[in-house]
Amino acid sequence: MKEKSVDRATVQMLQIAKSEQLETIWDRWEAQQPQCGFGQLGLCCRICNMGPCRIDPFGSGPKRGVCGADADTFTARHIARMIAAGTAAHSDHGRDVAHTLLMAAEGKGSYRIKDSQKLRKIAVEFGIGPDSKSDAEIGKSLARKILAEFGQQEGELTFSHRAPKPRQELWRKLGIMPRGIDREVVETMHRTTMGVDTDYYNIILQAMRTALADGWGGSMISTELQDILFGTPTPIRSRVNLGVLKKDEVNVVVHGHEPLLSEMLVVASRDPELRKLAQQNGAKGITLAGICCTANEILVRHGIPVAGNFLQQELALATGAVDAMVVDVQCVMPALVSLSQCFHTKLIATSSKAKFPNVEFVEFQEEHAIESAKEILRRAIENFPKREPRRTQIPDESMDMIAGFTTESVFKFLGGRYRATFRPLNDAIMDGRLRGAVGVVGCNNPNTPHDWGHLTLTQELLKNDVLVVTSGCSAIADAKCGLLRPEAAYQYAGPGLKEICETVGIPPVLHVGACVDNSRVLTTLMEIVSEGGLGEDFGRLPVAGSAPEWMSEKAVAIGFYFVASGALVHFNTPFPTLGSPKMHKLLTEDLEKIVGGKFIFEVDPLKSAKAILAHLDKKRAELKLKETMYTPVYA
Ligand code: SF4
Ligand code: MSK
Repeated sequence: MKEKSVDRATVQMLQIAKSEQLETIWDRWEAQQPQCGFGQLGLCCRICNMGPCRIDPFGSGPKRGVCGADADTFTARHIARMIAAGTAAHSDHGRDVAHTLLMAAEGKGSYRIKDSQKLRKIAVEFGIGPDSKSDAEIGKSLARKILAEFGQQEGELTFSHRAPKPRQELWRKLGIMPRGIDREVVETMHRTTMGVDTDYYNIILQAMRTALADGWGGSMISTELQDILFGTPTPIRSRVNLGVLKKDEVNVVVHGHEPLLSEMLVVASRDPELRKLAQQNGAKGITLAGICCTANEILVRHGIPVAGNFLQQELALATGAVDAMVVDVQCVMPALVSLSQCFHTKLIATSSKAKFPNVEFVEFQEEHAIESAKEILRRAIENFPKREPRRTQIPDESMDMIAGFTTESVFKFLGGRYRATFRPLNDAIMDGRLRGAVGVVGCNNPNTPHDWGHLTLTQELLKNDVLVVTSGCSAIADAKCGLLRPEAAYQYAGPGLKEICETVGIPPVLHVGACVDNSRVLTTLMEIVSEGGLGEDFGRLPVAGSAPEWMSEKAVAIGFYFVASGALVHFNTPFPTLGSPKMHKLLTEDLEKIVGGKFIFEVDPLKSAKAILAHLDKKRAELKLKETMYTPVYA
């Protein structure tokens, strides 16, 4: 089982699943082998009903689809549509949060504005004043202005003006400044339908504009408005891995992405009446835990423990200890339905956007959020007595962690408690104690040993004095391995990074939240540039991003918004674009001359680390920064 995962709890649960003949994602992945080569190369098209069409990359078969589209068009259209879907996912999340802000400001439903300071700061960016207005008035105006940016037809997204001026100018020059969030998604879908945009470069320009509408639009809106509604996170302790589930308590696992309902589940889980009901049903209490990004959302704000990342969702059910798994949207495997039926577990869907056949549905409506949360917990509690102790097997694996770093708290920690400035961080990069900073983010995928890519790459970067920021399932992988503890610096960090972690008491890997919170990485980069000394634009910084086990279309959108913002981005397996040498060259070489960022694709995490480190050193040399203080370990 070890080749399937490097996580002990996962290996243990896979053995249990095998002995109980429970099917998991790894079984289904194996059953799919060999996967379609045309699909992997991006050489199939089923956009219209003259197809599906395939292009033969090697033999004497067709080189064009029925309509005449070639490999360059096939691959560009395909990747652009992935970006549109990823952007739509993040942005629809942002739209729901904006609606909730409006309701909270109108005094409807269970939500209230928690971070007034952030509300006011962002309101100013949207041209809303004066400060003398109440939070409710400002909240209403801000929510309406932000909702309007989804359907905006002309102009520029407000948050895109946070980018450095030269970057904004470049986006305008290239015609990729995002106008409205929905507009970019719709235009990408239009341009990639049959018989419209055929020029692969032109398609990729629009794809980048769409991705920017995600990073500097939908995702950033989600992050900022969630901070306003639920509070801006500050570093917080918690525990992670399947061992956080309790044998003698009602276990409720929340899974998906949007924190709107799970925030209320946190409140409801502390309700004395429900706790009493739990006791009446034979349980000692209620344990709320999370999977995937919903987990990250309630972790960073409330310290709620995390049961696992993407590939562990089925394994959580296989413990037999989950009384209810509550799902909303994104990354929820349809396979949970049949697996939950092998146990007493109630799978409860909550979003009208994501229903599952024969699965209980408790519609989450913002107006009645707390009532929905209580109803869900009641069902979970009443299900507890049905748990079969004989089939309850919880791995004894969990780990401490600190999560909840934000642009604001990095400010405080790295800038010193009394000096709200990024100066010490910039100085550390400039004087060579830090080689640079890398965001290691994203999903798991059964095509790679679970967590292995994240951990191997991250540990190699730490050894070479690179500060790592992380989010999503990557953050959960790091947490399980203990990298989110300050003491991890002693074991994993190079001497320069260790010195910084020791001085300010931070872990060498900073957990910034869920997938949408990759926007925090953008705002942190913006602060580094504004602080001065490291160039005028993102493209000059010794920074990079990586998704070493990517799976989702959202990861493609994230990768593209970082590249379009000027960063080098690594993915392990290539996009389905290898069938077009021109597209591959555009992504891995030419884009660097156009936007300053480009992609590297490398499956081996050590080779990936080497390429990323070489890039950081190249950027350092271009900035004429001092040699890094310590001999590079990677050389
Ligand atoms: Fe085939 Fe062209 Fe239709 Fe695609 S758009 S399915 S290549 S005919
Ligand atoms: S949950 S998108 S598997 S990070 Fe955001 Fe994890 Fe990737 Fe889903």
